[in-house]
Amino acid sequence: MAANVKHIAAQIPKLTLFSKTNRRLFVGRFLHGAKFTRWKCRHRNATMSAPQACEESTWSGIAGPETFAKEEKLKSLSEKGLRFVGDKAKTIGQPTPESHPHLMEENEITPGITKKEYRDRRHKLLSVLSKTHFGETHDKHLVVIPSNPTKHMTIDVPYPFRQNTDFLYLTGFQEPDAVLKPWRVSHCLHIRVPCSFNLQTPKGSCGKSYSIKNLAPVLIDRYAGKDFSVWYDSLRPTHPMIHEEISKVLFRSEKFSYKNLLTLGHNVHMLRLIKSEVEIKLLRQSASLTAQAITKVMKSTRPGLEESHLHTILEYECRMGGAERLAYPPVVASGPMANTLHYINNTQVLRNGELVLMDAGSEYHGYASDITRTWPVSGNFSEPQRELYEVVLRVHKKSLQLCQKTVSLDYLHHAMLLLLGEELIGLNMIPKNLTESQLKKATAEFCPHHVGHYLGMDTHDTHMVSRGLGLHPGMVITIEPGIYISADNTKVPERYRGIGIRIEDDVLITEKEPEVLTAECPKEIEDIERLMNNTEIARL
Ligand SMILES: [Mn+2]
Repeated sequence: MAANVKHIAAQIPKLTLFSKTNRRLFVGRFLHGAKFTRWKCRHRNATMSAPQACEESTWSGIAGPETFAKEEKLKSLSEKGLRFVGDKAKTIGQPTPESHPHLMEENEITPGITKKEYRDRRHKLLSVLSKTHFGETHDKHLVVIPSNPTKHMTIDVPYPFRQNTDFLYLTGFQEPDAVLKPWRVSHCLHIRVPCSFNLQTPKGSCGKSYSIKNLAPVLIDRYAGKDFSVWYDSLRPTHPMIHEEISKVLFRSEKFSYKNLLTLGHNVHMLRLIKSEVEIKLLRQSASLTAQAITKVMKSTRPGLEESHLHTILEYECRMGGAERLAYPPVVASGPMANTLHYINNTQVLRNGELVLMDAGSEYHGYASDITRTWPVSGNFSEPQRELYEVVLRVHKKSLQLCQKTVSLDYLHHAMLLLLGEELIGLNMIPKNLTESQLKKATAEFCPHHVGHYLGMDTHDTHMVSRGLGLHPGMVITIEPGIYISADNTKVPERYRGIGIRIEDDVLITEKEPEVLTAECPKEIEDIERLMNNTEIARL
């Protein structure tokens, strides 16, 4: 066994064998000139109690013969110049470059995003807040941003944890029950103890970390007087217990005045609205992953499957491609189910002759995608389906061309309704000679939702930002026109009844032409039919 470890150690640059017992062998890498100390450990989880002397070092317990079977993996990582896999994730609570070298580069707090970017975001927020008094600089601020709590579906069964997006945007910290208090140049994080971080945060994710138990005294200490602005979203608290603590300590303090309480959310959303280069890269990857997944779902579609099977194939493909989760419960709506917006039961059987509408997106390293495609269960569009699909596709493509800087989402919606209205007049579904507002109203009965929304870390991103704002390079939006005709709508020709179609792409606004991030997902009729009828492509 020892020989095996020596062999592994030899594969990995700068790896030092530093201690062993009969049952466990420890392998570590020498960093920052720190000295390894010899020590023993009986349990796998004993890594949690690593002595301080080892903190600066990357180290890991290698346990049992099953670990040696991973030699090949270690070898391939070492060939990439990466460090090693180990138990570090258990001590830090979320992936780090040391524990997950296959995901992260050095200096990253979350995959793709460096500690500098997180620090810059916090500095930017503070500088925005200091200038919100009508241009006058004001530098007495107390900013409080809680994480999400853990939520339970039933006793002892937690829902998978998903961090509060604003908190995640500013810290990269993935644990529940924490509070960020950015304050002048220093930023500190209060986290629960005991927690899997054991008072360690990803290095550089913030200035200092304290036990959440110290929140109250520090709040009182920092809130020096009535001229302080307190930035805290008290009307929609994200964490009930932390909210109670803040209410008890701060709002009941004699020094506190409600007139100084200001809403923070909009300011963070304005920062999140314009994506940085690395955020755009992650959004491109998320979009591409979902585009490929939906293409595979199309290929796998056949009559007799259930909607939930398509959901399952999509989720499998997204997660195998590296997504942590789906960004939202997908809509898989066959036939007339497509006319129920946000239908997520996904329990119907796919029938020959029907269309199926899928609205789905992955969440990839914190960034969402959001695609809708509609295709025939049989692989071939019927004539009425083809007519309506071509209408939606034409309106979709014309709307994409309008995605230029300075126009707003609301303007794009207005333009989409007029374009769709003209098409519906052509199909004799609405009368001619309507005024512009009558035309929009009549069209909205067939497309009752907005043409799009902002996209980013959340699917409906930065919801506190108006859709009336002019678009700017670095914003990402969706374009998703649709037509929905209920089965009992006797005002339209019978052949169109019961059909629901939506086509949605994700679009990056640039200085010039918009970039369609989801372009690789087929949407032309002939591409969809060719893909679905290609017998050389094995179906599931
Ligand atoms: Mn959408």
